[in-house]
Amino acid sequence: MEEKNDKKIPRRAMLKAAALSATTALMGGVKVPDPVKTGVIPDPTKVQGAVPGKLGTRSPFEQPIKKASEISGRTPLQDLYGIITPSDLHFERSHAGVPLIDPQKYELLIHGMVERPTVFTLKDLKRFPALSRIAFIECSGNFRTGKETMTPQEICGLTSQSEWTGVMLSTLFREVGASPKATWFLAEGSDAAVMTRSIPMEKGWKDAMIAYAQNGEAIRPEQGYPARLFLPGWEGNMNIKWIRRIEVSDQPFMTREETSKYTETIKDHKIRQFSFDMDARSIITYPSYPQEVEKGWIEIRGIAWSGRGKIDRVEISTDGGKHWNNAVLQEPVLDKAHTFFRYLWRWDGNPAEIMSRAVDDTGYRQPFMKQLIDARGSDMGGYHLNPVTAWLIERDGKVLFKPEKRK
Ligand SMILES: Nc1nc2c(c(=O)[nH]1)N[C@H]1C(S)=C(S)[C@@H](COP(=O)(O)O)O[C@H]1N2
Ligand SMILES: [Mo]
Repeated sequence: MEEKNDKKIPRRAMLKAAALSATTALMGGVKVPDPVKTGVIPDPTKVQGAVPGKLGTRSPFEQPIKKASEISGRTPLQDLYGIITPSDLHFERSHAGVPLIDPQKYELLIHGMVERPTVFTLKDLKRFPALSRIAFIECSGNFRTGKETMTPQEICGLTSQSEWTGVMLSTLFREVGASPKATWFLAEGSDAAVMTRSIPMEKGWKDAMIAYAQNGEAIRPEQGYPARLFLPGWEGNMNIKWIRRIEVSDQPFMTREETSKYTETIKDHKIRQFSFDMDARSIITYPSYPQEVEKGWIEIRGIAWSGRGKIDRVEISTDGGKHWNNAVLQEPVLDKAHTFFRYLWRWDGNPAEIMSRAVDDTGYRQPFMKQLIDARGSDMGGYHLNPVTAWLIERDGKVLFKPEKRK
């Protein structure tokens, strides 16, 4: 700026720039002229920077958003790097909105086939050993197709990954003296949907968690504040948010969410019930729609995950599925977790079709849509669909989704 020797100037310069436009952005918690809207970007070595604020902020040049509808918000997978979903971009699916819960009044009741029915406050829960685990949550309805102009967010943005911290459910089961004869437990939420699901005790003893923290802070309201059930690798809807009650039993409760909902039509007009695990899946997030690429070296990037274990490998094809090569997996490859992959490819400028296929450590390989239809019939429902996703690269470098046909 002009008056660079005057110590008071930087502030004046900022005010002057601010006067140019009413549009502002937040930086370091301070309002500054929005450089994106005003086009005014002062030489950063000539003006005092923003002072520290109470909360950090994104660069105004980066504005990833959840794609929200009345019932859900989707993670912008194409805007992310690595494997952790920033908490404010975690996908969200709530059947009756996000309730406001007073942590002081929060209670979790565990009763039924237990020796000591107990009510735990949030403080009680936090006194038990605290464990942390990085893993994904994915909605079983995480599949959309239809048009070429769809982003990874629109196709499968109902999966996100956090570091979850809480108490193991096995610890609480021991505390209340859960009966060894018990085989199922009911988990109930305290939202207006009072969402309930039956879960095998085996999962409860194995790796279920009552999570009260997410990515280093208290769990977000959208994710179940102050506490949710977390079932690594299992379909999203069983991960009951705002959990208030667990009833231990020797049979499933046959709730609405496991009878009329969250069941899948399969072949011969049969219905599949209690499909817990999320099968292995992957998606290339770069290049993807609406990005554009140039001829030459391109690092194909994406994420792969499996609810049954670790990702063993991700196979990449750049010729529409004729040949496959293994991508490089970014360490650490975690159990039941989004895994970042990359694959170096030289694009010759001709139209191409690129796709990824995940294989997990149980040997399961991500299917093509055709294989899903062959196995389940064309009347299959909309849950647990994890087909290989292909992107078409046009001669001009534009990238389009290749929509899978459901029939
Ligand atoms: N109490 C309660 N728990 C709930 C839900 C709900 O509506 N109410 N939605 C479920 C569904 S369908 C999914 S996919 C996951 C979504 O978790 P998230 O919103 O933290 O991403 O929460 C599940 N737990
Ligand atoms: Mo869901």
